[in-house]
Amino acid sequence: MDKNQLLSKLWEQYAAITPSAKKIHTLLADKGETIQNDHIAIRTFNDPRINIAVLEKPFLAVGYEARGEYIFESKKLFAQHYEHTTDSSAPRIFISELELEKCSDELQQTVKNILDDCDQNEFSNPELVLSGSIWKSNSHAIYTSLLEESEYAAWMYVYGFRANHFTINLNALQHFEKLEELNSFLEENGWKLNASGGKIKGTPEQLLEQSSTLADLYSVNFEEGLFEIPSCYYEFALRYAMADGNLYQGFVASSADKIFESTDVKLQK
Ligand code: OOG
Ligand code: NI
Repeated sequence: MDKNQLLSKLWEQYAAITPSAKKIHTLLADKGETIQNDHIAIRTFNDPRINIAVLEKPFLAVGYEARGEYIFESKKLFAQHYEHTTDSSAPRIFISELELEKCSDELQQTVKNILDDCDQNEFSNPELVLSGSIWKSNSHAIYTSLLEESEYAAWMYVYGFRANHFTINLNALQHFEKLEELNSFLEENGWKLNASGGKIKGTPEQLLEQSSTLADLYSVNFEEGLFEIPSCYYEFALRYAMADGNLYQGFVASSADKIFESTDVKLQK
């Protein structure tokens, strides 16, 4: 699989459970915009069978390189971002992992059980990052027990390995200069934005401003019945130039901390 195949498969899989993504894409394309992706994000658990070191492999294989590292203490997450070494128009990749050893014994045991129950060969599948939840994920009881402790863990249980958002690069848009303008346009067209920590995360001084939609609600078929669970969201990013004139390439942990909450059902209410 080459880079473009990998990225387009990630998009198709994401768009399949995120109807907003294609609609927003079309809304902007109809205005004459050509959309470029700033970055794509992947989630996982830090179990050595499926941690960042495993999930980064398909990206390293197509020319990406690890750059920044980020720590999210209260969410018990660690993340790393990747940039393509030769294609500067390729989206950055942001991979995070839940630090299981910092979680309760109960959560650790739940994750261990679902991984132990998997076909262990699945972990070395070169398309693991596109495989969704490779474990049995049809228990609403397990979903709610994880949700009490970590929204991230509960989301991972249901949706697994996939892009959880794509991000429109605002610098590349013709009709919008400020993130506020794009936010207003989206709200006028009926989209709800993640307002945790304010609709715009980050400042020009931090060299990155971001906003995002609230994740779509997707009907998931659990053994207890159908439940609507937040799936994936769309993000918007505006980058500012550093002192050397080049655009800032990294992420801002205090902003990312709030962007993670775009899949949190509590924000939907
Ligand atoms: C990633 C959230 C962080 C950003 O751009 O800061 C992020 C996630 O929801 O998995 O994407
Ligand atoms: Ni993001």
